[in-house]
Amino acid sequence: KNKIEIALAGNPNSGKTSTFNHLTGSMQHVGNWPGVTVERKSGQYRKNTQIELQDLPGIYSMSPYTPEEIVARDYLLSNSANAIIDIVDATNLERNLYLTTQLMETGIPVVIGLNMMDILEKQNRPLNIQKLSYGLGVPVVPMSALKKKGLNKAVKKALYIAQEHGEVQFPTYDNRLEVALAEILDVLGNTVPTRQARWFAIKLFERDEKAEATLDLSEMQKKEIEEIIQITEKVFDDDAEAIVVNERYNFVTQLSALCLGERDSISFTFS
Ligand code: BGO
Repeated sequence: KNKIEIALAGNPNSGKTSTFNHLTGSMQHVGNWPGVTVERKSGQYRKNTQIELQDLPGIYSMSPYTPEEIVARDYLLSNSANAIIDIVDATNLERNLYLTTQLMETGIPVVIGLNMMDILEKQNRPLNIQKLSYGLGVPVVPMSALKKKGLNKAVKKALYIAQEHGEVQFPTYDNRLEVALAEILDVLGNTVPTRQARWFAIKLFERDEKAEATLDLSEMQKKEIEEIIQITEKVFDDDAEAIVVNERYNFVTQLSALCLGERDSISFTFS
């Protein structure tokens, strides 16, 4: 029987360790990721040993700059994860969703484990979970790793989306950027796996050399992509990397405004 691999991703202090420890109990393997001194933890799910949980290092972004970010993105792009549980600190929604946009772009199905709901509840801060889920296009499971609530539901949802084989959704950005990404996808043709095509289109737009090096692009393709980038930079009057950063922020700002300050029609209790 094939094992199912679920990755736990999230910002530092989002509650990943608490979640991982509860879901795996004592069945953990600790080591290092190959070539770096970043700790690697994995373990079997307590309730189903066919499920392997892979704890990823806590990160804010998936740029290629820190060993933790590189480990996380290399692992996710290696395609071994069947689903990602993105642990999001609900008390810091906007900041945490920045990483979410990038996790979704890997093409791996994502479920949000919306953690720290006990704090939100205690402070009486409203958040509309249905709108968050709708706006993102991924399932959102409210939880509290501290109170051990909602964690198994998140795994259940991850299993479901891993086996669903449905279309994955991506955050959409300003049309001027979307046009450039569509043109890059055209240039790429079938050089990249369909599932990871959007990831590579965005990374190539950002002139991410590490991503480019993993592809076998012709000089012609490289030239065409560079032309698309330069035209778009003129249109935005900004550099490519900053364009993508701004578009991610615009997306999460709008999404947060949509769901914060408003109650859900379903009520939960986490305390
Ligand atoms: C300390 N609710 C609440 N209230 N707290 C939570 C929840 C939750 O749902 N989930 C996690 N925490 P990690 P990363 C701490 O350690 O799992 C808390 O980095 C403290 N420690 O207990 O480590 C969790 O792996 C002293 O808090 O996150 C931990 O993602 C005083 O959030 C912190 C107060 O969780 C980070 C808190 C000595």
